[in-house]
Amino acid sequence: MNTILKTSDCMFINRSIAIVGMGATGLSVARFLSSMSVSFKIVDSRETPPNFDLISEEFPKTNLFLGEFNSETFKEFDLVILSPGVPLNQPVICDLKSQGVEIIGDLELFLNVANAPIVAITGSNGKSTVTTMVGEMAQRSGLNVAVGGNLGSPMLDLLSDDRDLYVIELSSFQLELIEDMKGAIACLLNVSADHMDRYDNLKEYIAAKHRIFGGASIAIFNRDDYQTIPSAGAVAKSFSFALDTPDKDQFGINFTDSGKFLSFDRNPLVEVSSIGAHGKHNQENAIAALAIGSVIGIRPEFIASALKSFKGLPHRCETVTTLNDVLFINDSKGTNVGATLAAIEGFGSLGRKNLLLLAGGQAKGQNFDQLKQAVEKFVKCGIFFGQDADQIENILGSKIKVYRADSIDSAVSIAKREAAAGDIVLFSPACASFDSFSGFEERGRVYQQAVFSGGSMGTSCAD
Ligand code: UMA
Ligand code: ADP
Repeated sequence: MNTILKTSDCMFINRSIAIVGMGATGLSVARFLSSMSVSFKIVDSRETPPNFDLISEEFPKTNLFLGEFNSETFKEFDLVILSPGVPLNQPVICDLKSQGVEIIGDLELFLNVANAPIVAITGSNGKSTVTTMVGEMAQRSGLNVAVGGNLGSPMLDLLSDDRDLYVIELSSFQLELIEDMKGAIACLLNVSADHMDRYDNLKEYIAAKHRIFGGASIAIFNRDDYQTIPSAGAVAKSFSFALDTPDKDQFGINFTDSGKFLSFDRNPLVEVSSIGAHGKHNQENAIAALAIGSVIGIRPEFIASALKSFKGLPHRCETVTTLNDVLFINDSKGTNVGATLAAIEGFGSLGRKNLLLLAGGQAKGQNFDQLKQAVEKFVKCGIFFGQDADQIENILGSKIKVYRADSIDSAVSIAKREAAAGDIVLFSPACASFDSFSGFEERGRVYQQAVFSGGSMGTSCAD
């Protein structure tokens, strides 16, 4: 990293700084500060945090405060840099706020230092997909683009003076502390309930998402989802996208004599049938990415070729295999009701209940009511597992036949036994994975292995 400091250099003078959290973000902040010879201390509420060895080796002279947070530890600090996983409503953090201690996240530092245009993308679902699509478009057009944030590399790790563009995925957690997006181009894809174990109510979660528009230069929102519309006067210029016919200055879908096209205004740009990632939700993601790409000036041919070649990210409605004419789908990244609803509606077949839904894990305070209608319409049976399987069964049990499984392996065995030719086994948990796995990737891998190894296909043909 060879950063040109702007406002942030004076931000650190004579400050006593704490980095809170020793995960990926904390490590990136520590490296960022030490690259400028700024000293800091590190606080983590775990006795044995994840990067302990790495941090001790890389920053041997840095003081570490480990174990449950207490006010005494924080007394000496006047600048606290919080990792996104640290909830702001913890008493110690609330006390700091009331004492006027400055609390920021890595996003604040990044926005202060990055010296190339920034595209910032948030939403409940589709963030990683759209961020990747836009990154591919920029790369094809020859830009030196860095892609990261909540997706993959922490944003401070991406900094370099020779960048032409940053494309950053932002979670609601990363947005909670931000007031000014410093002219970034900001996109809010969609809003459905998520992380309800962190927020008191949906309104609070939506408010965190809308922080992406504060100080942005251009807002891009989903006109089909009123919860994404920036409030009046929030941003000087805005564009909307959706899958309907676009009006003037809108992105959408046009029907022409030669087919169905993602379009701006009445100008057809990309044929819908050429989009490499499948499903209606990926058409939505493609039109959002096209809107962003167009706004930042990427030429249509690069937009089209990127959307054509991008086939979707792993663990998102990914095809695993077909066994005895039964299709197995891995949607382990379906960690909330909105994502699972999109998967059920995307794979459901009208007139026939063809889906076996494998769901469960940590419910994060969600309400599964929203799945009822789609489940009744498309799902043949539910196979539920994990910490909050009861909650899912209580809501969906009256609509479909339910099986309970004590592991992913046994859930797959039940699915293999119950599936008939033409069915789809949809692993879309609608829950977080942390009750049993390190994350959605590990959970997805376990599912894939179970499909190939566990249990044999049954002979069920009955609906
Ligand atoms: N910690 C505390 N006290 C707390 C909570 C956490 O000390 O109350 C400590 C933990 O002990 C640990 C560290 O904080 O040492 C972990 O920090 P973190 O939870 O912020 O995680 P990072 O490793 O820094 O990863 C974060 C994002 N994680 C979260 O927001 C929970 C990663 O997104 C992101 O990729 C990474 O920064 C780089 O930007 C992950 C995620 O699950 C993929 N995001 C959520 C989502 O997508 O739904 C929001
Ligand atoms: P995020 O980064 O917001 O979690 P991903 O692109 O990783 O989004 O996709 C997460 C989950 O959401 C996957 O199950 C995927 O199939 C689903 N998904 C992706 N795009 C959308 C969308 N536009 N609407 C609803 N669900 C979506």
